[in-house]
Amino acid sequence: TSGIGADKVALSVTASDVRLGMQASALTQAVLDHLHYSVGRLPSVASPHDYYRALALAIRDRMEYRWINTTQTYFDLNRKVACYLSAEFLMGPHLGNNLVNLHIEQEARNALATLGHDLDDILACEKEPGLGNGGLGRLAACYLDSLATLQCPAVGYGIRYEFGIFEQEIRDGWQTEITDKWLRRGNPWEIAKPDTFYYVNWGGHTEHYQDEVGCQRVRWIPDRMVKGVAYDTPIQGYGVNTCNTLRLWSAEAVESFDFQAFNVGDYYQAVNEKLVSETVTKVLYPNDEPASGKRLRLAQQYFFVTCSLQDMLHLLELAHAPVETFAERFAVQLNDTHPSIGVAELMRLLVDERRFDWDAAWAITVASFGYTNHTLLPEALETWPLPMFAELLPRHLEIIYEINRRFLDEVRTRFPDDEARVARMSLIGEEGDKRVRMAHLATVGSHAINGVAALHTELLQASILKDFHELWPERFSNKTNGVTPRRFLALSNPGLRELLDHTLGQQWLTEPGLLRKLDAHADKDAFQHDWYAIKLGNKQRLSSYIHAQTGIEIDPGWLFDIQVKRIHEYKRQHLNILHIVTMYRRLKENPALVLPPRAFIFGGKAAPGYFMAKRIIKLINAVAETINADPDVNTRMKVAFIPNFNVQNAHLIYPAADLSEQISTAGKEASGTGNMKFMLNGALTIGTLDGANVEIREEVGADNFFLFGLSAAEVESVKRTGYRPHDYVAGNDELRAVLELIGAGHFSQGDAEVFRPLVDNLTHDDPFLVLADYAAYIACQEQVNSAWQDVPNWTRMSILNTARSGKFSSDRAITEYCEDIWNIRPVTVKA
Ligand code: GP0
Repeated sequence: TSGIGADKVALSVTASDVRLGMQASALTQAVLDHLHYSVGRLPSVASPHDYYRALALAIRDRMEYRWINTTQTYFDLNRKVACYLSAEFLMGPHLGNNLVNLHIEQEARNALATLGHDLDDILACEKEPGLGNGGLGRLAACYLDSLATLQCPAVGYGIRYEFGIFEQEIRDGWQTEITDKWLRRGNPWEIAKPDTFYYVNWGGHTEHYQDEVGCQRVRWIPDRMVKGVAYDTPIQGYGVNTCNTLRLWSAEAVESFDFQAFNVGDYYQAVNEKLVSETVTKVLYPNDEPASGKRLRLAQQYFFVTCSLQDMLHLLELAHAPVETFAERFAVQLNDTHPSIGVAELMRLLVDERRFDWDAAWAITVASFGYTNHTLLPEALETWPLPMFAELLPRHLEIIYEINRRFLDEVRTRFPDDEARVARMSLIGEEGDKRVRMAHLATVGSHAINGVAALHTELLQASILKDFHELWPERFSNKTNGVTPRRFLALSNPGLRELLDHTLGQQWLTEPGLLRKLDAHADKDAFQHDWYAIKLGNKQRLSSYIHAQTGIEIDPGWLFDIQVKRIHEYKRQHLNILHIVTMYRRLKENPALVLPPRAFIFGGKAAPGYFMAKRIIKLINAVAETINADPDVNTRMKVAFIPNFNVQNAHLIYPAADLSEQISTAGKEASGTGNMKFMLNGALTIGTLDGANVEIREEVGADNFFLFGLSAAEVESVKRTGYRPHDYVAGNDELRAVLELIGAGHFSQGDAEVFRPLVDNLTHDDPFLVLADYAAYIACQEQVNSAWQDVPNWTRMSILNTARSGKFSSDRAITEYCEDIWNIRPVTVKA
């Protein structure tokens, strides 16, 4: 084989080693062996899914010794490990990614061809582990890829949900949710570790007692217990031997001896106990951004966090390292507040169980934890009602009170006579019902707090964590998000990858700064020609997928205008729809209008209980149905909603985009990461100055970015001075007509009820300033239309977007975390 990856990765495997060889012949044999020994099928009757399993197992074999070796290397060298605690890991399909990172796609393709199968058909058999909602969970997955590629010691810790994010089906234009049975046909990527488990307690009460040396201590007498069992998945770095671990915890009933004895004759109660225990990791909460406030959710959080922290303590023990060195061995990162109970839990493990004194334990805790904030939206900030918290985790509540008492003393010393500040900063919120404020717990318990884009970090420091920033400015920093170019370019856009390899050499995949060299090619005819052809091919591929999924036919030559992300009012899919309906009206009124043809493509899930978001999906589909069926307009515009947006179909979507819609209300989208995936694949952005859009525009240059709308500061001032959306309706005939058309049922067979709540909300309330930005958005879309008509210049801008996307590699982001927060250095894992 050729290529950097193959040379590096395959170092110790000899050409004749059939069991682990990377050549096509060895892979062919390995697939046949697994078909026989693991799947139990004759090749002649095996289904594509059987081949998928056999190939997956053959590839896993090829990672296995790198994986064991990586763990052993970290252990032997006593290296500090980054422990990324996240309630979500949206990994996407593993097989294709592992082939890319091992640099053996061609070999696997050839091996399958020998067996009469096409690799792409086999890849399509994988049911992706949808263990996340959206941006936050996918970010965690990109970070694991970068950590392994950068050869950094790291473990991802999370929850092995039996049901991941629901599958979305569209029925009569409405979203319906289907349970995600991703484990139904097994999961070849995980290895269960039934002997790696920890006990997790709930409920009960606490007792204060004096220990043998006369110290006041506390013991927690819980009244329920479950077991958390480890399931490990290998995370292969690109072109290196490093293969890190994603360790997910699954809840099981405790089969205690006593339990058996006490339940003689009560078999049904025993079985019920088991069912109840196992519900802890049953299902992922499908809310993106709004916090769910459910007891089971808190139970999930505590469950995976205590298992992970106990695992770290256990590893210290195995290394004969004193617990005092915890913070030198582990950098524990909190991916949002979901794992923030870890601050109280580490204190409990150290103070109650290891008998540390409070101050020593607190020093270790703060030195270990870092906290990443992902949102400023008030409805997304986690708080737990005190009674619920006390019932589930009584000891942790006491610990939080003690952390709070000491912390507020510090605040009072620094800011005397400022009780208002003390109330604002308290870990316990007292407005209305008393609640534990998890963002405050995470902040107080961490030595480093970061936002996920420059603007977001500024706003974080000026708004929800302002008081904390005043107290500890040195703890705050920005870490702009990033995405992995391995999955989001090499794997999903093979045409572009080949052109880049050919133009730049393969190093761009790990040194994305090299993409800048494309600048020099952006004006060349031949290069533009190749670029355009690749994009067209990607659009053909997406067009076939859309046709197969929805029956809608889209001409690949049209402008592909795409908005894919969770459906949320702040992301303003409805602003996009208002533009579509505006164009529809203009075409109906003036058939001679010159308008370059466009496909408006959407995708995204709505939280099942989010009334407005579900109605927005219905509206998109209703508008699509009307427009796609209307010969007056359907030669110049079409609308499609791709059902069940997930990582797998994202592979087809980003590479096919001409225009990326990033149109959230300024100040509301913390960063966005879809915006980066589009840019990397050469889409131009139409967007507001929000989240990472600001930095995207800085990198690509204002001339290559379609900017519109109010700034974050303007949004705030409009709200302060009293926003009256109705004024915008009254002052804009076209907007009024568009809203009336929707409200009157033009897109709903005359049903004037369905979209009434949406239209009323916009005209009376409009919390996300859709109407305030409408005119600017329409005007900006007109600029898009003219720019699109100049094909060479559009292609040039497309090239420049890819060329200048290097900053948004998750490798850059992870390097910053390692250097500024974790103090973690790379380790070479030998073959
Ligand atoms: C933020 F608070 N995000 C949350 C949450 O609960 N879920 C979630 O996905 C997202 C942000 O909305 C983001 O702006 C950001 O880029 C991402 O977290 C990762 O930081 C959308 O992509």
